[in-house]
Amino acid sequence: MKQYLALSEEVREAKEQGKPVVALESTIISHGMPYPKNVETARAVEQIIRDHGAVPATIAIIDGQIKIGLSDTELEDFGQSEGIAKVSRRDLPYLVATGQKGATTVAATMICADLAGISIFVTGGIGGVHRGAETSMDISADLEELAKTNVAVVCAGAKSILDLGLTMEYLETKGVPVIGYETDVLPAFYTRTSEFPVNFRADDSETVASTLSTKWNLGLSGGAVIANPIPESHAMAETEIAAVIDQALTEAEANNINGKDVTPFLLAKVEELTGGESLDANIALVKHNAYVGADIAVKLGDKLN
Ligand code: PSU
Ligand code: MN
Repeated sequence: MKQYLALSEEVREAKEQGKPVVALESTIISHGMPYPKNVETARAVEQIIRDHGAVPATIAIIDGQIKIGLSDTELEDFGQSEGIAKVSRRDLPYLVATGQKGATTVAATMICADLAGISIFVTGGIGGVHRGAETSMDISADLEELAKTNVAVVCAGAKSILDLGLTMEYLETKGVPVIGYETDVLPAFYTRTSEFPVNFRADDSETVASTLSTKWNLGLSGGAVIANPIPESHAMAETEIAAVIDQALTEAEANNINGKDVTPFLLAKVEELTGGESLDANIALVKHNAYVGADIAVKLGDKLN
């Protein structure tokens, strides 16, 4: 397995010294935000993680290797290149075997983080059960990954392009705890609230870290969702975002978008329809997640046995 992994110098040193490492995904860079804000944000997020006592490891597939930690040039390349493949669990072996570039989703980043011994992963939002999944069967592989891989995902909940109620049900079936960070309800990415309660509330990173270490030390495999609401200052109006999402969903249907293209299509539409506002919100929430995730990684420290 080790022949496929390439750790950056910074990550290798951190692992050797037992320092906390936080994983970051690359789909958010290549498919989640436009250039150059995607690269600026990726750099800023990495720095926030360093400033809070952990080491960032942005994960991507390059030249037949799983990179755990990207150089500045690689980050820039992922931000600029058009048409980099979006890689989930299904796609990972083919992209590695054929030496192509691949941007890892939440599911694939969890797999790679786990291979590298990293337990905390920061991103914006997770995939979930799509609206209408009872007929389309469109359920993100992110949820299956959360069911089996021991990595906690710090995010701002999930966008209501998804059916948040069914997403919570699916996670419950799979035994994945959803922990609200300073909140009682699932945040909906652009907004701080939704109508769905989280399973547990944590008001500090220590509670999150000890819940995770207890889960894994008990041998309860699988991940956890740490749902951290967008900062109040950047939260968007619920009615505005709901209308935009409805329109994006209508356009996806009219254009017959399906499979792995659904989520990137919806994300791009929402951004187009709200102008810069949703992009600013997206950037603010990822930065906030980076701060919380680094703190949890530090607290997790040597709790795992
Ligand atoms: N949701 C977001 N931003 C994102 C994604 C989802 O708010 O960037 C990306 C993540 O990489 C996630 C993926 O893992 O989309 C889910 O894709 P799908 O629904 O096709 O599983
Ligand atoms: Mn899907």
